[in-house]
Amino acid sequence: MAIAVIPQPVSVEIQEDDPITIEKDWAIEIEPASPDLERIGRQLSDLLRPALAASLPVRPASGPIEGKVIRLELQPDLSDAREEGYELLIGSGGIQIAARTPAGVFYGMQTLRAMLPASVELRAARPHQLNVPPGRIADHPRYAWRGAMLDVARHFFGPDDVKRYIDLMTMYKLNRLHLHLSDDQGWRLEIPGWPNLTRHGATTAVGGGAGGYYTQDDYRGIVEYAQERFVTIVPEIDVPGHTNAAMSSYPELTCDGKAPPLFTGIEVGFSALCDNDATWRFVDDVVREISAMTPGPYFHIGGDEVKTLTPEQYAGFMERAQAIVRKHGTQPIGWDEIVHAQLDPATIVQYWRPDASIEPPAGTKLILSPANRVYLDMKYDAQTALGLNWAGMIDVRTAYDWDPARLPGSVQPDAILGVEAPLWSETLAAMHDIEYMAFPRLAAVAEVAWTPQPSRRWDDFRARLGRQAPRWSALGVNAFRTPEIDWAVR
Ligand code: TNX
Repeated sequence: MAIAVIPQPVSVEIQEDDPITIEKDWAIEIEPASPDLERIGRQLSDLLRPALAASLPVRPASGPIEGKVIRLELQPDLSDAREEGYELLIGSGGIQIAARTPAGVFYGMQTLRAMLPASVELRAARPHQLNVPPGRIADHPRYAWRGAMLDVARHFFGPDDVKRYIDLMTMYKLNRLHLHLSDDQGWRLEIPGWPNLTRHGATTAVGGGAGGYYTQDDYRGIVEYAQERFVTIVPEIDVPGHTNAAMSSYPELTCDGKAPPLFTGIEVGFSALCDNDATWRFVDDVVREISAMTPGPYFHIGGDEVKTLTPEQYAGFMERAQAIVRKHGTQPIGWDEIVHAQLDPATIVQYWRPDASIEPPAGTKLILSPANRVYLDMKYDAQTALGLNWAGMIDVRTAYDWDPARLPGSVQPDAILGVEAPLWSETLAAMHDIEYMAFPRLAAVAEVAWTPQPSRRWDDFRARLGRQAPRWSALGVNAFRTPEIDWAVR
């Protein structure tokens, strides 16, 4: 029984014989009895419940591990684990997941999950044997930033869709969800003091649909759900461009004082906030309110595709926006055009234009989102009905077969924080569209971000990916069954 874990762990020693069977008389033990481990224990118990037709109890450990137990354990000095690493031991004496941090334990649990039969994912009670091969896995991520981005502005996706996306991300050990919360077509988050942003600016979408927005409670709920799964929410308010919905809601944000109509097309680059007092009050309020609801240390200020400002106006705007983000205690992120402004030393640059030769100042950290590799809104091939193709077609191999440390250009390997896969939603109106574009490619990007380069081989990944199909079926994921892969039927 070869295992098919994605992302491929750093070290895998598995015995092919005598599987261990998890049964309903097992228990989940936590050491120490912390709220984080207790929550992870409950998540594991929930995962196993339909297959076992029983809820394994979660209880503090007492003494050495002894049979019929899955132990989740923090070991601050665990030798070969790094920050988010873990060690998973499976034997006749029980199962142990040890890590330095709760996040590591969570990832160890995801690996155990991937080693169980795909039917464990079925949510309706359907008792069956939970076999897992004995062995030892030691693992840790290549990059700290393993991200996905959802564009909830071009089309709106409600809290339940976002939570489902978080669930699917965490199966593959992704840990950052960047939410593109505003664009020309819609403003998607309630901001106290600026009610028209949502009363008016949220009322449509690309193609003229109904739009929608998150109340502050919705947003807090998403943040909390993410936090419980070790995902950091990265909010983006795109300025100065991509702001038609805001300007349509508040004419004082424009230079001629006239509110433009709402926009439902897909052209980019035509809108820009006016550099005036109202705009700076607006930016300050928005950054302050969102930062106060967001425990993560990041605030994305966009900065992409501004076609109506001079280079000096653009640079001046982004410099002032960065300073506002710093004032409210978070770290700015900008799309790669932001390198044309004087960068704050804390600002992170998100590289996206495949042919841009950006030269960030020494010490600047980068998130890599090359559009020709990881833009999940690009079509797979010419037959793909959804999506765009300005950065080319991206089949699974293209998304998988590249080394972040060897991007063309002058990116220094130690400047790379990690990799993020954006999913723009001009052509995607429902969750099944999101799933179709994200899967299988999001799993490929997750392995790019996690697994050391020498352990990544397309043929091997291809075989493991084929075995995800029954898992996605069990979860009802509308994955694209690309002909590049031999999909397992069961
Ligand atoms: C470029 S990527 C954009 C988005 C579009 C996307 C479509 C980036 C920073 N800007 O506004 O939605 O292409 O692929």
